[in-house]
Amino acid sequence: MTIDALRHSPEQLRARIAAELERARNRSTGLTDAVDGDDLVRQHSPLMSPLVWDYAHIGSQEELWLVRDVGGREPVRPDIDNIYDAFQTKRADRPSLPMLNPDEARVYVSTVRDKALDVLEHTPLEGRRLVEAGFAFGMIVQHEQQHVETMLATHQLRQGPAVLDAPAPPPGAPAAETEVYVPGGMFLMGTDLDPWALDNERPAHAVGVEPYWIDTDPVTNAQYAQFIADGGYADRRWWTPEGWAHRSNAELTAPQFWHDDGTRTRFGHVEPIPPDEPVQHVCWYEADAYARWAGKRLPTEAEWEMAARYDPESGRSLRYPWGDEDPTDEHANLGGRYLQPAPVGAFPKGTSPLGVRGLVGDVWEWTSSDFTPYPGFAMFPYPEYSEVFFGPDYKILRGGSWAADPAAVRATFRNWDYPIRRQIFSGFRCARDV
Ligand code: AVJ
Ligand code: FE
Repeated sequence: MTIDALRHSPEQLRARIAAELERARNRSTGLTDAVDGDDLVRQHSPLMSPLVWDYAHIGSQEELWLVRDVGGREPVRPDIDNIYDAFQTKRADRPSLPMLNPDEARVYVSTVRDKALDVLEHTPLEGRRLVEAGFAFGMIVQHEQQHVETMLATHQLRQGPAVLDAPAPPPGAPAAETEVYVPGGMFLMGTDLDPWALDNERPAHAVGVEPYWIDTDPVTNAQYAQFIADGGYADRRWWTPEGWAHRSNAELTAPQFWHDDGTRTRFGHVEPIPPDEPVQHVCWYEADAYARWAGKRLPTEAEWEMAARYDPESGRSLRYPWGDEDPTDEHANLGGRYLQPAPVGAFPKGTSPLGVRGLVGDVWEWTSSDFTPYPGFAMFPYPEYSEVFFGPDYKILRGGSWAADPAAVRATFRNWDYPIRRQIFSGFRCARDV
């Protein structure tokens, strides 16, 4: 949601927001109800919070922004603010916090939700930037959906019998050409128009891009397996010094969750690695090394966005590769409906005007770019969303994974993480100079 929000009547906008809040809650509740209380409070990896922490943190952010700030209502649980402040306790240390237990967390998030819906009903969605076009509600919807994706990463790291299941994704189709030529030039990067776009996606600004080639599809498991078979992990030539050091210390030999016998573990199921699916669970260093082995490089963030949005016919930048309409099930693999990437070419309707496929959904795509503010960036509404992370420590990922929700992905959306991280649903595509 989206530009359309501006054309809605206040009643339609409120109904849309309520539906988005409910959709997010169905997903987060589904992921917590899937396991027992012991699994909810346990730490499945030092990289992740206990699932019940994410769940109550979702409620806490909703209380802070919607109940207290937008609604001006009395705090629900001021005593637990510190516990659910992500900046006060690192993920690794969260199990020792005096967290709400699962039953208390469920009561808390639903109490907050009832109040947030009451605030939604009684607040004019205009007159104050925070609520204009429902922004604060959209921010909270996106926040919950982002934590749903984080909780899916926790589920993937969890040991024990499988508890999540999904249908198989639709079949793929090979691309006529494996690379697309982009003539470069000026294009409009970022957005001023998307009412729910976050601060780091703003403002829209013209960027000049040199001509380049970009892969039609993300790198697949079969392609990545060739890099492994060719000794890519043992050949220092393909790695930066930092990448080689990390590869050595972490003893990387394959994407996370792969086994030597051609199988992988996915949400507790051991299964053959599908050859035509985009590779996932690779870190930036692995993506960068693969690209060098292939005689290519990772795209810059601007190259990725131009490939995803630029319409050479109109000269405009679209909201999504397929146009300005919100994603449907036919455009992209989003929202966790298959619990895995789809084979490349499975969503022909998602192709960009330049002919690049699979840009939105399936896997987050690493780019070569650091997370830096756009020219004219203005923090809004709080510095801990983006501003405190700007700098060379984080690499940008684009496009959203199969786990990302349509509400939390756009062609302008920017994600970031450390270059060593790979428990996220991360893959990549390659580019090269002309
Ligand atoms: C934008 C995915 C990097 O999960 O750290 C969640 C989103 N910010 N709660 C993250 C976020 C605050 C953020 N990422
Ligand atoms: Fe958060």
